[in-house]
Amino acid sequence: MLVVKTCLDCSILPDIHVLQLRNMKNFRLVLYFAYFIGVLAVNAFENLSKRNTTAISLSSTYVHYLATFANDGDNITNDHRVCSHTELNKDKAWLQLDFGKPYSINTINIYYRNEDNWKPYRFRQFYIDMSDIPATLSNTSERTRCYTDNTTYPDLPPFIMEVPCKLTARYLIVETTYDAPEDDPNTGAILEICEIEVFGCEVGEYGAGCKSCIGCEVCDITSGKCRT
Ligand SMILES: *[C@@H]1O[C@H](CO)[C@@H](O)[C@H](O)[C@H]1NC(C)=O
Ligand SMILES: *[C@@H]1O[C@H](CO)[C@@H](O)[C@H](O)[C@H]1NC(C)=O
Ligand SMILES: *[C@@H]1O[C@H](CO)[C@@H](O)[C@H](O)[C@H]1NC(C)=O
Ligand SMILES: *[C@@H]1O[C@H](CO)[C@@H](O)[C@H](O)[C@H]1NC(C)=O
Ligand SMILES: *[C@@H]1O[C@H](CO)[C@@H](O)[C@H](O)[C@H]1NC(C)=O
Ligand SMILES: [Ca+2]
Ligand SMILES: [Ca+2]
Repeated sequence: MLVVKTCLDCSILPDIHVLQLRNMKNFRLVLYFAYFIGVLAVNAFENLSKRNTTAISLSSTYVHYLATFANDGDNITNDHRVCSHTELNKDKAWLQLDFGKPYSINTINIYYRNEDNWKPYRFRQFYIDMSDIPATLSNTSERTRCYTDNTTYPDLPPFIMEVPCKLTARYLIVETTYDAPEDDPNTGAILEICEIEVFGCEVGEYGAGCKSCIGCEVCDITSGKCRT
């Protein structure tokens, strides 16, 4: 038997709800403001992670905490039983979205496991790559990095993050090789993503509502400016 220190049956304290509600309020305020200044109408892009042609997978699955918990439309973060979770003691952990064909991405929202006694320790140092080669066949040199988290112990990354990622490719890979000290004696990298939302358009489209690029095949995802 493996010794697991990951709080598999912890109770949920009310102060977590309060914290989460505050964050949600701030997040909404940001979206509301951004909408009116017309810079970042995030929700007007299509949420590609939930398309019926998108396949979600994990590098490994811990018990029954399946990849599909991360795109079931439920963003709850304080109950690990409804979050995806990779196996213990692996060198690398990733969650991959396969859109079936290349898509142009704008932003990504990640909701990470955050319980009263199990914080996002394992989310430090994660990175996001995009590639036309799947995670099982590619190393990081064959991908394009769109985000790197630089949080170091004992700091924690936020458990709800909006990450810019303006790239075009078929596969989006959230990956980590970080070994958190908090779960010792377990070694290796683990991902516990509760929900991932990917906002973007078909290639050749841009902006809120995904309009066709004007006068070119490919254009900037936000401004619509043609790329040469
Ligand atoms: C989580 O999902 C609920 C229900 O869809 C939504 O009302 C809420 O705004 C979401 N939370 C965040 C932080 O986006
Ligand atoms: C993500 O997509 C699903 C299905 O299209 C939708 O129900 C959900 O509200 C979307 N989430 C956001 C934040 O737009
Ligand atoms: C997938 O979604 C598209 C667009 O929403 C819809 O037209 C199609 O019928 C769906 N296919 C399946 C197999 O559900
Ligand atoms: C990455 O993959 C390429 C192509 O398969 C290979 O040439 C290269 O040596 C690999 N790099 C690492 C660090 O494994
Ligand atoms: C993390 O560090 C790398 C390398 O210095 C940098 O390119 C990247 O922008 C940093 N990430 C963030 C979110 O600041
Ligand atoms: Ca979920
Ligand atoms: Ca460890």
